[in-house]
Amino acid sequence: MTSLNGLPLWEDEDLPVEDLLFFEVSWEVTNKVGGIYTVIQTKARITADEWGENYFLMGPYFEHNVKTQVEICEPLNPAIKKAVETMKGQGCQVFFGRWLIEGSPYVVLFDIASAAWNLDRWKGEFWDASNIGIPFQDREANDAVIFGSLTAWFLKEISSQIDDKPNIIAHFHEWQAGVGIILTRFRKLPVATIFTTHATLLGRYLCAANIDFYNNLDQFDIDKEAGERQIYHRYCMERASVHCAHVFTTVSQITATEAEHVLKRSADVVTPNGLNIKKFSATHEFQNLHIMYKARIQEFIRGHFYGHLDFSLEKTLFFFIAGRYEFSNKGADIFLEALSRLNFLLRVHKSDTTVVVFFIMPAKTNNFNVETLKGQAVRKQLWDTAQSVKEKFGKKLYDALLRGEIPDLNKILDRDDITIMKRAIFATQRQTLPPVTTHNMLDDSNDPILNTIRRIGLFNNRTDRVKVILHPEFLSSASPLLPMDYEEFVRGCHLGVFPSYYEPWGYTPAECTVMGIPSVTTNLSGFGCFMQEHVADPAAYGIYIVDRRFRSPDESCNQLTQFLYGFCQQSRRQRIIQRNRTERLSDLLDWRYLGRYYMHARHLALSRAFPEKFEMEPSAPPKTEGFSAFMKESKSYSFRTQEWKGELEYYDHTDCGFKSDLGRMLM
Ligand code: U2F
Ligand code: UDP
Ligand code: G6P
Repeated sequence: MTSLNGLPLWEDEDLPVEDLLFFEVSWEVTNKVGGIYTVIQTKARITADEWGENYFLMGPYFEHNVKTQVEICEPLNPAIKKAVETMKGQGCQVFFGRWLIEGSPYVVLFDIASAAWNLDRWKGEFWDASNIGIPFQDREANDAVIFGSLTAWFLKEISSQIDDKPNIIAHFHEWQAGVGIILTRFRKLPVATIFTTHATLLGRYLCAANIDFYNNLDQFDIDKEAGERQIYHRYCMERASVHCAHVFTTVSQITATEAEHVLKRSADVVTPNGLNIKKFSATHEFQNLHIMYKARIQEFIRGHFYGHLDFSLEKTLFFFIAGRYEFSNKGADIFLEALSRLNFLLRVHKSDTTVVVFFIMPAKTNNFNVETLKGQAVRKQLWDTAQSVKEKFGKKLYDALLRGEIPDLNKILDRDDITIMKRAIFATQRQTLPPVTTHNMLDDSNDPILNTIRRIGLFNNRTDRVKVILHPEFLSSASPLLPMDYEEFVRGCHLGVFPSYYEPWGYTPAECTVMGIPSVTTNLSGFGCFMQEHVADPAAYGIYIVDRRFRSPDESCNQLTQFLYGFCQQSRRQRIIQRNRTERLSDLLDWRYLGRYYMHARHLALSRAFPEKFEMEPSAPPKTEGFSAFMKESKSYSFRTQEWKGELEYYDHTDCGFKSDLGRMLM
């Protein structure tokens, strides 16, 4: 049961973890694909604190990941050791070690390729268990069959070596791990099982197709929709996994409601995503980091806009959107539209603020483009010129002072110095505008971001107050262009903008929050709803929640524009205060609190799988009704078909404060 403010009302007793083994299974263990990696990696510390040596993560083996993240070692637990040896003896490569992240949990990694020779047989067994057939050409689904067969086999080996104690809990994430849960239950292994969805397959597909999803949740012919999108078998794997689990959980209320309709089971527990919050001993430290990393971004901007630096970097704000390239699901469409309106507003109000907006969304590219690289080369050349002139200047000045003279400043630079400087300035002339993308895009003419930029005409003209830069690759400190990690980059920016339409949780705004960087989210994202539930005036705390549920796209876009414009009107002092407030929300997102939901799911699973030993059953089932009622009240707009148009209202901050007891407590 969840309390009104989203925290569990129950107080679970501690589990006798010494008599239990806990396995967590996911395709993203040591393998970064998207947000599930973040869930598992950040949660590891609190889970390892609770479970110690009895906690094991299971994932796929990839050589590069292991080389960079895993310390291979021998299992101490005899049952694990024997299971690994048995599987190796039958021709499957299994690796055991410690994942070098906080908590250093044990990992068991299965080499999918080494076991692929079993694929046909395992597909047959999976068919016998579930009547789900997997097409040969779907590589991901085939990998899921191999991975699932291996994890179920491993659990069988473990459970066959122990009689009564310890009991086993296995927690599976997302459909790629689902075959494991289906086979575990089909084979009646004595394992308490949990399955968590981080999105539904159909939800993602339908939303990406611009369908008015939330107003038609109960209308879809699920089988037909899945079939038409050629994901029927994957959908069946997902749905069967959900129904096989002793306990089914999902990451937010909004996804719980979606799952009820799409997967036909109510979530037993909502398990919101947390983060591993690191507190600096000096509370202003994150502000210092902001200024430090902002300077690095400014350096890049100096190069990128060479010859066009007629705006003040001191009055330039950095906005960004980042994540997997799902153009409309992640709200890049509405963001671009809002930027065009913001550009108009800043121009007509003759604002001296410039906004540079980064789109960090990986797409297929053919390396950096020449113009972008040239920009950084020109900047470097100007820097070198300035340094060499400065050195000569400094030496002459020093000599003069030693002689007891004040040098003639008109003569201290000779003709050569002037020539060198003139040539350097000539090099900054350019015939083209600063590029809107840093890379050569493989499918330039069909790229949705570039096409929208072309349509709205945001080409980085001198008169534009909003400049855009698409960086179609995740950031890395090894990049020759913008050598920064994602975290450093976020810290250096002023505002993260994530106006998603489909977002079961949405780690990116949550990550901004804990770094003290304000962000935009929506009331269709798990994170946005969670914040709305806890914080009375989220905007004052740097969480701007765009209403994409009860408003037309045009109205949502106007609201987003107002947020952005309001943000641009803040003074530096206001921004500093706002960052401090934003950072104060981090405790709400700490796994130390949110981990309780996962604990509860484990208790519940044990009580359902082994009722004679684990009696605990919460007094009432966890609720998702609150959100369902909310959905029912909604007016039915044809959200996704309306054109964007309309005027802007001025955005005003009002009172702020926490709604929930937890929130107040954290103040
Ligand atoms: C779902 O998955 P996603 O994979 O879509 O996950 P996100 O929550 O957007 O997380 C993406 C992660 O990728 C990281 C970023 C996140 O940890 O820090 N990342 C990055 O490393 N580099 C980049 O340039 C951009 C992003 C679901 F759709 C989400 O709503 C859920 O939050 C997620 C977890 O439950 O599952
Ligand atoms: N991210 C990253 N490097 C980058 C940009 C983003 O690691 O250069 C991460 C980011 O920190 C976040 C994730 O990508 O954890 C995006 O997660 P989100 O929940 O927003 O979206 P999802 O990809 O799950 O839909
Ligand atoms: C941090 C630093 C301040 C700096 C400010 C700039 O707060 O501690 O010294 O003035 O960042 O903020 P801005 O929002 O203008 O990047």
